Amino acid sequence: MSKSKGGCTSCNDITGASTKDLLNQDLAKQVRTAYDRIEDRGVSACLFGSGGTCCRICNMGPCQIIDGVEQMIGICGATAATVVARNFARIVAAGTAAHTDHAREMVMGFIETAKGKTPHEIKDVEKLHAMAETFGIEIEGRDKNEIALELGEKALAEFGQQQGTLTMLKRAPKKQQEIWKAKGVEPRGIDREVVETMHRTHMGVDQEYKNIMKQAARCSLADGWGASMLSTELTDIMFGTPVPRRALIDLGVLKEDQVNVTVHGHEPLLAESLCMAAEDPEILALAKKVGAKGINLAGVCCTGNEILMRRGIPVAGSFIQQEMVLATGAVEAMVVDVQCVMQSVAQVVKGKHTDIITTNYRAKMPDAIHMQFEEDDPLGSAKAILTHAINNFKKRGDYYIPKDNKLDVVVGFSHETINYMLGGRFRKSYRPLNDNIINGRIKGLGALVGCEHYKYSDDVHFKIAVELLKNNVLVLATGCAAQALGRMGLMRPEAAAEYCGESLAEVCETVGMPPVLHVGSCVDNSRLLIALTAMVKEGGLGEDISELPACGTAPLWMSEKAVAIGQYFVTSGAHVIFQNLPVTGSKEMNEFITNGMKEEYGACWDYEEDPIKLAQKMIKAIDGKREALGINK
Ligand code: XCC
Ligand code: SF4
Repeated sequence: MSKSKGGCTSCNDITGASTKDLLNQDLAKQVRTAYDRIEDRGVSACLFGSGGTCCRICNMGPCQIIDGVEQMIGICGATAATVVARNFARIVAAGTAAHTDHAREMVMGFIETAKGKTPHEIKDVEKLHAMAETFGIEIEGRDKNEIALELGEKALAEFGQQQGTLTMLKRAPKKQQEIWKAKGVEPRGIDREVVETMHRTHMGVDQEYKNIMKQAARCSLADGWGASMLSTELTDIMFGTPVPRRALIDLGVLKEDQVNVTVHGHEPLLAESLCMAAEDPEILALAKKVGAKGINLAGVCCTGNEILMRRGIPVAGSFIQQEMVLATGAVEAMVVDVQCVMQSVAQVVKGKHTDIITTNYRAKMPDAIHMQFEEDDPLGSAKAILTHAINNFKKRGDYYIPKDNKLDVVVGFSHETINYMLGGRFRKSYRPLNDNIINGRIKGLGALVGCEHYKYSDDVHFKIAVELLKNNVLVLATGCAAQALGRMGLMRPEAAAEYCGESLAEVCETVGMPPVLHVGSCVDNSRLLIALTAMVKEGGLGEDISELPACGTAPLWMSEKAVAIGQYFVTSGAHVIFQNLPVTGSKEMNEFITNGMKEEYGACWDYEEDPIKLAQKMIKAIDGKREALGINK
């Protein structure tokens, strides 16, 4: 895209109205965004990298491998299958590590909360008790903080555990557990699986692609049923399990007359503290003093999802909008912690009054300000950050807020909520959902998760979702995919009548829910594991996840975390389709991922570039499951 050629509209990949509107303003034309950088690079992506056959794990290389060409194997003799499997496993390990480090922070914050050392409290006692039961913790006659402390310590031990198996694996359907046991992929400890994956993919260790993929499976389970699930559950206990609420999404949520502070990253400990501090009378008085009517907190990426789900705080933008949020010139500070923060954000704000504030010692950035988030004084840190932002308010120069671009959404569909809404208030069971699937009113479930990026058009999620809804597939969404769907209007209850097939529309209208359910952030994909398990346990739809009429996709995956998520879904029996995967450079690996894994775990990966065809593949997979269950009338 070249803005000199008349603004962003020359890039036909942008369909988002707010982004288009903003990039066509004079003040945004000086800003260089990822759209520009893609255009300016002038070189296409490396074919070896795209196919997974570039190996640079030792200094005899880097070696580019061509499958089937003898002179083009690695200097060490590594074949295409080995190199592709190693690279794939390393992606899974990196994604798992990201979720793990996030989860560890949450568990540590949880322990401090149980000790009464944070401004937070144990909110969801019912969930606390359920988790205590899973971990074999006595609840009778004990104070909630005492139970929470024991739970926190046991959860923390799961990270460093060296032997045995992770506790929450036993929440999975029996048959799934048996498969994992038989295949030898039960994770022993969360950190151990990441370390072992890195070791086994070091030069000259594991050189049998199926064996490497077995470890990739084990590592991913340590993410889904370990790190991510711990994070979701303990965060819910501490900050409240999401319930349905109305909120707003898109750039238009920024406010002219308030101090705009956007929270970008992943760990809700900081964001929750900022939410509390933003209501503090002292902070509000400071804001008034500089002429602002208040503090407008708005989320970006998954931190945005966390506070949107639990507090109804608006989301200003998703991953691909992080630069746009700043290009408005209306943001006093963007507070970031870890993951998915583009280094370019610090450049976008050059010449503007906006500060990028890094807050985690793990993640610093040139040209940003660092204000460490002190875990033993979260409120103090949050107030210091907000005070800094308030002081910027008067310096705000030219700005443009695409005011008309904000969409109503109904969010907050934790698996408990889905249970409650589709299962009936008193029964608290998934039976009515299962019944609706069995009688065909709902064809099945489609999970639309993961990131966004700039290589494809930004309406890919929308196109897939609409195709699914038309065919009566209920859509569950997380991550930036959820935000994209919200922005396009699919999280309004009224969207059911506009986009769904007749029978799905009827179900949504009866319940009063939107046809796309926002389930949360990326760690909250673990909610989907629990929901799928609950459906299996309810009966009528087979004995394990692989029999359910459900299919997942993270079409615009960008982050390594998305591959870890996809891998744990496949290893848990759910069919997963991406737009592409870096495995095409090896015939054997390609075959194994898209077919062979099915024999091992009951599900496999697939990929498809075209969004409509991708959706149709999902529908076909769901129909296949219905056929096998004998319910495809
Ligand atoms: Fe990052 Fe989580 Fe992907 Fe969005 S969806 S781009 S991982 S923020 Ni999680
Ligand atoms: Fe090349 Fe083998 Fe070293 Fe990889 S491990 S860079 S294939 S020599």
